[in-house]
Amino acid sequence: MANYFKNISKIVYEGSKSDNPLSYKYYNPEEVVAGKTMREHFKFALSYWHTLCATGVDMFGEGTADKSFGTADSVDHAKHKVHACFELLDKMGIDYFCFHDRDIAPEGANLAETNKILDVIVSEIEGAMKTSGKKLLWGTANLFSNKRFVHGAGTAPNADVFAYAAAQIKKALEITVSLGGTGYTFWGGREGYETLLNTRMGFELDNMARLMQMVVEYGRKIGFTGDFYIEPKPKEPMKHQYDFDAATTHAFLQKYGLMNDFKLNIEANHATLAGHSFQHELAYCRENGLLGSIDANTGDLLLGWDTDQFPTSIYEAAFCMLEVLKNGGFGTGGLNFDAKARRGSFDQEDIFLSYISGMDAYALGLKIADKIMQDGRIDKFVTDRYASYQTGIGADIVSGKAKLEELEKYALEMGEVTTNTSGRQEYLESLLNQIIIG
Ligand code: XLS
Ligand code: CA
Ligand code: CA
Repeated sequence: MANYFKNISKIVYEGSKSDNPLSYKYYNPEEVVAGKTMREHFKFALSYWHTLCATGVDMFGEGTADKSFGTADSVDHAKHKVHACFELLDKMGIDYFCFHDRDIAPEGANLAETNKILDVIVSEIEGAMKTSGKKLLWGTANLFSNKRFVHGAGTAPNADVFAYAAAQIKKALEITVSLGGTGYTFWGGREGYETLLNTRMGFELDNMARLMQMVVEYGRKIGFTGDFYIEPKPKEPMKHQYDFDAATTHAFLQKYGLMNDFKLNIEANHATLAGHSFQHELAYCRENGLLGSIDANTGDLLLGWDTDQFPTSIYEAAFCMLEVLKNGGFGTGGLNFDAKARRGSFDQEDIFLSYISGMDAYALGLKIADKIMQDGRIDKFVTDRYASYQTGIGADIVSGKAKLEELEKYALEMGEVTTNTSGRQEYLESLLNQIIIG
């Protein structure tokens, strides 16, 4: 095993009384909650891009964290990153990872050369996966960093760019399949527009769907049995991104006949940017059979951009895990920390502390979600709230028996509605606290 993180040993569960910052206080992988071990519930995944690649570069300044792993930017560096990744997975007890093609290997002079470099790194990853037993949760192609994608990839106005993007996805999908990934993600970073003065929105969306249909067809041909995911995000880098939120993406999937092959990858911070709560997006997916995977991070509510912070709010984690439990767990997906330490947190140790904070928050969230379900009072309140649809006129509405004429007759006879009851939001909020604290 590599030793890039010399001063840090394996992070283990020590319980809530431990004052060792480099230990899990709540994430106990073998502890059974709601019928499954925590490890099985979460399928925690490391994000290659933030963890191995991001140095803290921002629009105003250079990187602050050293991710050189002892060598300059080259194929050699890419190999070192692979081994650093597997050392991190091992030391943190994380079973899965996710990557973009360009996170794992640098681009060569042309596409053929780039693909050759990828092959070298993928075989390195394959070897490390074999010896460690770690797994790929999902793969994806970076169709937003290179300047060729300035106007988009699948939605570019230039057919040569579309073709390049298709070729890049083909390779990324082959890699995902060869490494046993159970998901393939589309995040439409530059699939959108800045102004409708130069954009044919309908044509661009048709093209995006054409690309996805081709990818599904090819993926199934080469034996991909997992799910394709779309990861909604309303803006950034584009002013308007097509996959704005879960509902917009749902409409797209239905219009283009993609519902059988796609689910959504919901990111907490993207929900915030869309003006929704994280739970709203997850509940929408659950209600529509679309919950695929989760990018668990958090934004800063005082900022309007994608800060990708490690999540620590136990309320947010609980609401998320409540949706996951109600969904019967993830299908092919898991919980990926698409999150990075702050620019000011640049020590090697900060990587570990960040993951610990996120995993512990989710462990608590799962336990709280289970308590809410076991307690049953909130669920019962909600069931009772809709009781009028179980009998009489309500049952006739749901069954389709009552038409406008019957409803008019009923309303005329009733005269006025006298049966409204309080929504008791304040009671429910305090009940929630009571359930959490016990
Ligand atoms: C960016 C996205 C990206 C996707 C994968 O905001 O979150 O990281 O998860 O391309
Ligand atoms: Ca993401
Ligand atoms: Ca993000």
